[in-house]
Amino acid sequence: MKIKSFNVTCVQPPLAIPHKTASGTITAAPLVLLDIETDTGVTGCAYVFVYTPMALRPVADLLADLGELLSGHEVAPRTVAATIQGKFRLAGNQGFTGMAAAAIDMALWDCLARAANLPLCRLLGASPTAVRAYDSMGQMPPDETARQVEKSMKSGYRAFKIKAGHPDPSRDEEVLEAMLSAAAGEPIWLAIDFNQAFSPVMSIERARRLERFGLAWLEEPARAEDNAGHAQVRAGTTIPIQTGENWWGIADMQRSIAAGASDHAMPDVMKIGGVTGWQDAAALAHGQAMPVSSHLFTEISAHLMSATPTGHMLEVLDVAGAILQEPTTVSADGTIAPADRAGSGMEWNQAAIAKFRV
Ligand code: SMN
Ligand code: MG
Repeated sequence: MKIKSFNVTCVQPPLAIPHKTASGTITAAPLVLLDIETDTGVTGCAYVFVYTPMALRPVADLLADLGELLSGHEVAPRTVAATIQGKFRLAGNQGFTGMAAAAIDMALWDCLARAANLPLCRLLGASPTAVRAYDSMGQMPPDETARQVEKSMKSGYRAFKIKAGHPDPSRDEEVLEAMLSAAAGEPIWLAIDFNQAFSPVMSIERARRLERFGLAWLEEPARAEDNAGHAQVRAGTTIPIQTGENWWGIADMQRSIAAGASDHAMPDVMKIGGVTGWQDAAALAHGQAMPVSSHLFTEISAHLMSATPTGHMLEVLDVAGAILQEPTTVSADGTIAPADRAGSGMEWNQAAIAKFRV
């Protein structure tokens, strides 16, 4: 099977709830959609979430150029990834290049799964497995957070992450207390995310105030690339440390592990290098017996987590549901299983794409 052509579309659907973090607020989801048509008539699709509308055009233009370059190449994701990395060795494979390369990788794996008439997880050798999901919430006042927890529990969630790091540290405590009271005595899984907002010493001071909540993890308590800083926070609090959404490829993950930066691993399927990069990350974490949780990209991550030996938690922060025919939904037991149909589980909602196209 060979690559014939790329079709690239930029959309920006609104987020159901603006997502406020300690390092900025996301109100809409700038997405670049990629369809890769092959010479057999199979078309694979993927999207990348590019964080800011300013990244839409550069990533889309790069994909259009890469489509020209790769036309006629085999649908062989690992080989195509190596080709792209070679082309950008001097320019760098992170940033917009990494985003475009991951979109291609995910769409190529979707081609292979559709051609084999298999769900992606089965193509990777795993049976579709339900994985525990958590509702990932932005920074909101205590009462609004409590309302969201009550609503979310009604659909089945018993696990929640909040963007902590409010300017007033006591607000983080008030929010967590409000979440626990909203759970009305039911045990819930809780994690917090500082989104790189503090120096290690500040993170340690804040973390110690929150240890009484028995949190599952504290995420990005230092700048993403500050592995020593992460390790310093890890040594300064009893809360397990989580990081990884900003690892550009397996080398970043290896450096983080070597520095003892975190207890958990949280690769982002785009930044880690698509399905190909994820498989490398899952193997590395397996060797380290490190729990692996996903970041965004719920649909394809559900497949990947089935094929991840130390798979732990699936993040649900819905950035693409508005442009999909079947947005992901959590089961009554708080888990999400990969869609048991050919491919990575996504079919575009063309009417919605037309509506949100930019
Ligand atoms: C996050 C940050 C920015 C956009 C989406 C998500 C966050 C997370 O770090 O872990 O969900
Ligand atoms: Mg995060």
